[in-house]
Amino acid sequence: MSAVRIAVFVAFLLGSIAADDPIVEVKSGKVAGRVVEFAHEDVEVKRTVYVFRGIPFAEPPVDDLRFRAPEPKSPWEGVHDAKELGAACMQPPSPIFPLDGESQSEDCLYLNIYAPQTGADKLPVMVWIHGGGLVIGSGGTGYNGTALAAIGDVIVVTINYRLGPFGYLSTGDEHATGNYGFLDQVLALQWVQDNIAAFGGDANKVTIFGESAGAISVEYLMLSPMTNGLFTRAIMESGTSTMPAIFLSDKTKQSRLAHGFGRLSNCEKDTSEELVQCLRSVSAEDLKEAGNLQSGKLANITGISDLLIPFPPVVDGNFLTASPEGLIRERSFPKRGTDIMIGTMADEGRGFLIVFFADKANDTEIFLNKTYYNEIFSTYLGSDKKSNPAVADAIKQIYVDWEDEDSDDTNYVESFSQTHGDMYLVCPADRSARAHFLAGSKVYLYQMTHIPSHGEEVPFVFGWHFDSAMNWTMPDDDVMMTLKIMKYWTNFAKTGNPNLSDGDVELTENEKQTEWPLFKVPGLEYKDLSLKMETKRALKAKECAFWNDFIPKLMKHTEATQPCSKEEENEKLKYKEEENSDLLLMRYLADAAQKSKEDDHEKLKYKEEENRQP
Ligand SMILES: *[C@@H]1O[C@H](CO)[C@@H](O)[C@H](O)[C@H]1NC(C)=O
Ligand SMILES: *[C@@H]1O[C@H](CO)[C@@H](O)[C@H](O)[C@H]1NC(C)=O
Ligand SMILES: *[C@@H]1O[C@H](CO)[C@@H](O)[C@H](O)[C@H]1NC(C)=O
Ligand SMILES: *[C@@H]1O[C@H](CO)[C@@H](O)[C@H](O)[C@H]1NC(C)=O
Ligand SMILES: *[C@@H]1O[C@H](CO)[C@@H](O)[C@H](O)[C@H]1NC(C)=O
Ligand SMILES: CC(=O)N[C@H]1CO[C@H](CO)[C@@H](O)[C@@H]1O
Repeated sequence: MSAVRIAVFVAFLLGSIAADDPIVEVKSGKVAGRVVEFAHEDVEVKRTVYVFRGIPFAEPPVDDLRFRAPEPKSPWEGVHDAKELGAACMQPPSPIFPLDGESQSEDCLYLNIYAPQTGADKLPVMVWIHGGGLVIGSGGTGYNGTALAAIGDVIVVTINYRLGPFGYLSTGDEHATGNYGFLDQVLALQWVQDNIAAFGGDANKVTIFGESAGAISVEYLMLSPMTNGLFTRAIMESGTSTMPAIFLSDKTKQSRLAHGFGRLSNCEKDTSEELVQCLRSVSAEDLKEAGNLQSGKLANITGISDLLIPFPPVVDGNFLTASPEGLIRERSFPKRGTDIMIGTMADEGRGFLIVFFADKANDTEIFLNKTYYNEIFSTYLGSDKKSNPAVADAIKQIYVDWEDEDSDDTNYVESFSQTHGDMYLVCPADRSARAHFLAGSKVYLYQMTHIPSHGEEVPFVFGWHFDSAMNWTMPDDDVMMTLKIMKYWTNFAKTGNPNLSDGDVELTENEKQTEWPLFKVPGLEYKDLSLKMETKRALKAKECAFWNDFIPKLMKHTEATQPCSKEEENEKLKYKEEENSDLLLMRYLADAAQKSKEDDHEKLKYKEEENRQP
């Protein structure tokens, strides 16, 4: 007791904690946050929000804890100063997703809490899992939860989890089982169960939500047998566990990747035991350097170039018991009746095009001619599809604009973008929506068409417009939209139903008539997130039947009837070698993360001008 008092006293003396800072006692000790008074001229809400940043939820995963499941944070004495973000997890630099001055460290398992003050009942809790391809990002930059918490009347929690080799290196055996990043997420959710009541939160009303790799994570958490009781609702924004090329079942390949990585880290060893032991002694900086994706050496050394990320999730028998593909197909995941909201953007694929136009990164309009389209066509299909000419032809059959196919002036950008978006994001989301519906969950589906690229819903969800520090002013129509979206999201977190009521925002007559119905099979209704907020049905039904049903059948059929010739084998190998996996990977990750603020700001401005046109 006296030790605690002294520690408190010392903290006060140091000047970091002020007498009126909110102090909350969690299981492992006390934390001091800060008071933020939320107010903005464009919304009537005025709320006091207690903000706690950089609360440790696990022991630093360093030294012997590297490549292991995280351990709960052991108790501390005194008051932990929770005013600044904890360090982000180790990650390569990303021009498109800068960390805004956040420091990086292997000691990165921190979370942040935005708790509006209320006299009322316990508040629902929304736990945000950031995107960035499981390689970059943090719960800090871009995810200031103050506005969402204040306007939506929920507690917002954002978390860090280990990334890249630190989060996912696996030797394919018991020496390094992988999925540590997911285990960090599980521990953070357990922490929320144990502690959120102290912040005024309701541990029985936890919604997990995430974008891109965050959404991928959300679905993994739903498939895992380890997460029972940790959440009841889930929102997946542009990402699913079955997205192609981000999962690796083959244990031999896992081992090859790990040993390849060992070579890059001066740990060339014969056994995985020695390898992991050696890798635990490498400095975090050197390990990060070795894992730096832009070097692309790993694909070179291992010959494994058909993955979008070098250290993908694996079946570890603990967090994950089988491939997500199989679990979703067979609907053999834990059926807990989780309420689910899932959605994608109208133009998910366009950003990926930049991979092939490195010199035009800043151009808003890219012209993709037929020749180049045909040239790059198969590079993004995935090794199983690109080596199968029947599959490649079938895809073109659906996505090429045949009416103008022979004209030199035809721009193939849209063909590319839609193929890519449907294959990686939209149709996996369709498959997930159906699977979860058929497994008995309440499902709400959306597609955002208003600003259509990957990640562009995030500013609307977090209400960047209301955050003075973001410097992200939206045109009036978009302000209405961000308010609606924040209400959809937080209503869902409260009741499992996103629909707006008159008290939320002023509803137009049209909106009153176009409520957001449940996604059902049959029915397939969804909400179009645009200024009109229309209800529509059968999103990409034909394309998704094509990807989810026809293509697997076609592949099975053609594989059974056409054994590979020697030439085709060689062709395949050559393809593997030629593929510029470095660039693909780097660009993919960059895009999978959010667009740079500047870029988006430009777009918004552009949109604003466009809206002003009569
Ligand atoms: C990959 O290997 C090829 C041939 O061995 C070599 O020319 C190339 O520089 C290597 N690339 C990288 C990124 O190491
Ligand atoms: C794009 O713009 C950025 C910032 O203005 C600049 O640093 C970069 O070199 C440009 N890239 C290209 C390919 O022009
Ligand atoms: C097609 O586009 C590529 C890449 O932009 C360019 O190098 C090529 O010259 C173009 N070909 C024709 C026929 O326009
Ligand atoms: C977070 O947002 C609130 C208002 O939405 C703002 O007052 C505060 O300064 C922001 N905090 C940071 C660290 O950016
Ligand atoms: C905010 O954005 C405007 C317009 O893009 C820019 O002129 C201004 O310098 C920015 N302010 C800050 C503080 O970043
Ligand atoms: C279709 C639907 O679920 N509508 C609901 C939208 O939200 C309002 C307010 O909560 C409900 O009254 C509706 O039933």
